[in-house]
Amino acid sequence: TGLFFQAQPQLKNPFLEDPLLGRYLRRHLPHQQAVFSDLQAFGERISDEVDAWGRECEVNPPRLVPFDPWGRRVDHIVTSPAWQRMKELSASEGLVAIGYERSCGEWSRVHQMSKLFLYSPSSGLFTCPLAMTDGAAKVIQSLGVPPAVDSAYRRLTSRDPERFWTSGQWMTERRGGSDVAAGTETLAEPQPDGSYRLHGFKWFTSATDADMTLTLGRVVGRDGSIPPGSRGLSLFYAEVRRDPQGRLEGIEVQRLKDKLGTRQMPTAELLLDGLPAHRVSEGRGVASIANMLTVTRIHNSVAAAAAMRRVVQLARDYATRRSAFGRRLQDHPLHLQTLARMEVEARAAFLLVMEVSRLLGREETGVASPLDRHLLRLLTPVLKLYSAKQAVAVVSEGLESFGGQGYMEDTGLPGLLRDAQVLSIWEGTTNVLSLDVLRCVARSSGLVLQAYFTQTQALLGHASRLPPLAPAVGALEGALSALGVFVEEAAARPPSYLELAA
Ligand code: MFK
Ligand code: FAD
Repeated sequence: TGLFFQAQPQLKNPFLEDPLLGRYLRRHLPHQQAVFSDLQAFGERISDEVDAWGRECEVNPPRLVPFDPWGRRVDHIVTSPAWQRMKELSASEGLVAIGYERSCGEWSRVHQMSKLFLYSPSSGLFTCPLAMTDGAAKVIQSLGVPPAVDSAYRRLTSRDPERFWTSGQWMTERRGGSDVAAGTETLAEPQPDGSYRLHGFKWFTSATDADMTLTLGRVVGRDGSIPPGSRGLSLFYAEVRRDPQGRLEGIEVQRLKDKLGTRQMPTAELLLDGLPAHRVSEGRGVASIANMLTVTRIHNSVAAAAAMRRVVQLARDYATRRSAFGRRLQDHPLHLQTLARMEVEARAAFLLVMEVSRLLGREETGVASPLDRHLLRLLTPVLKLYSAKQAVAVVSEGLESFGGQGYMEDTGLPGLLRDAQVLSIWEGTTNVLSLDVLRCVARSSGLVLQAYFTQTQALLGHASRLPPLAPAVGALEGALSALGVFVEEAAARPPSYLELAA
């Protein structure tokens, strides 16, 4: 007795294990061969080595060394060798660069997000700095910027591990992370050379070992006045540098946060004490950083869809290895039903992520129609809020499908749930994103909803030609045309009516 040992679930090449991803790309992508080879080789690396690095990041989390042995302030954030390898890998695999090289034209974002989708659950949360790096590159590219900032853009989008930089996104202060306009107290003092010094306190700064950051502050006027509100916010670029004594220039790391999850990466509280910075947009700080929010929210959704896909892959594999009541789990119809429900959610999230990535790629390559642009604006917050909520539900269900082992820390499974929980909080909570949906409906006078209904109507027309779907399509078409009438009426009235009605 006591000689039975359960075979553990195996992570296989996540690209080859995901027929939907392969089918999606085969159906849509023009440069298939190169992308397929890239994803297949990367999938192999993930299962062979990268997944173990991700685990190492979790068990060897970052720590803060505030002082050197002689009491001098150094604020060193010590990260694991695996975390550092993730940075090199991210550069050499082009995990940000692919989106900017655009070798697949309008499909480049789909290529990039597919790669991140494979990487995310094995990345030790390195996808967090990558999201912010991508967002920062997008902001820099879209605003006309000073030369100092332009060279940062080349580093953020580099494939050379020696040159590659990551960026932070420091928006949240103690007073508020959702209400950034009311929350931001950071002041920017103009310097004689045209640069600024920032003074303030950033309450949440993730991946704090970044090389640069974008952040918000208020420029102090010559008369000492401080511009209020959202329009009083400017966007700043700052490099995280050390002086010759090894001390951070203009930054003190107050402490690292003690978090439920995302323990693999450092999240710090930072005192900005004269941080040298360049202003990249005057006033309209929130609007200027909106491009970053679009990109990071899509990355967040990639992480959500990927967490669902990973837990389903592992649960399916486990169902072929584990037996109960005389049969493999895969032969119990009720267990199969549970797996099937998870599969449906994982597929839905994946397809919506790909659709929004496709729209982003079209916008960036100048081929987006007005309808595409409206859909991108509307679907980004919808995708982020929905996929984040679903990730928590699906990953939680996924853990249960391993029975008690799903709760055991050293299986690596509980970390998936802890890391899913943050997805609905950062980058805009669910309610804040719901209000963002209303904001974009109201500010476009309903045009974004019109675009959505137009697109859905076209897709339903296509679906109604598939016989088993016809009755459901009929019912949905009825509901849509009623909503269409509402939107047309609403669009003809002032935004306040639409805002209330929506
Ligand atoms: C694994 C991968 C994960 C990804 C990495 C995550 C790392 C963690 C990083 C963070 O969490 S960083 C902090 C993220 N913080 C947020 O997401 C803030 C959440 N709060 C909001 O999103 C609020 O809605 C917002 C701060 C934007 C509200 O600000 P305001 O100033 O009250 O908004 P207002 O006045 O309605 O809009 C100001 C301008 O911005 C307007 O433009 P105009 O000045 O031209 O009129 C808006 O149209 C524009 N705007 C706001 N949201 C926008 C937008 N434009 C485009 N897209 C949007 N989403
Ligand atoms: P609050 O804004 O106080 O929200 C509290 C609650 O009120 C939420 O449920 C919210 O939905 C609700 N609420 C707020 N406004 C409304 C409204 N108008 N209507 C209805 N409900 C509302 N921030 C950064 O800038 N950079 C980072 O790198 C970063 N990293 C993070 C890492 C982690 C692990 C975490 C947990 C957070 C990080 N954040 C970061 C902060 C994050 O973006 C904020 O916590 C988030 O935006 C919410 O802000 P808040 O904490 O101030 O919550």
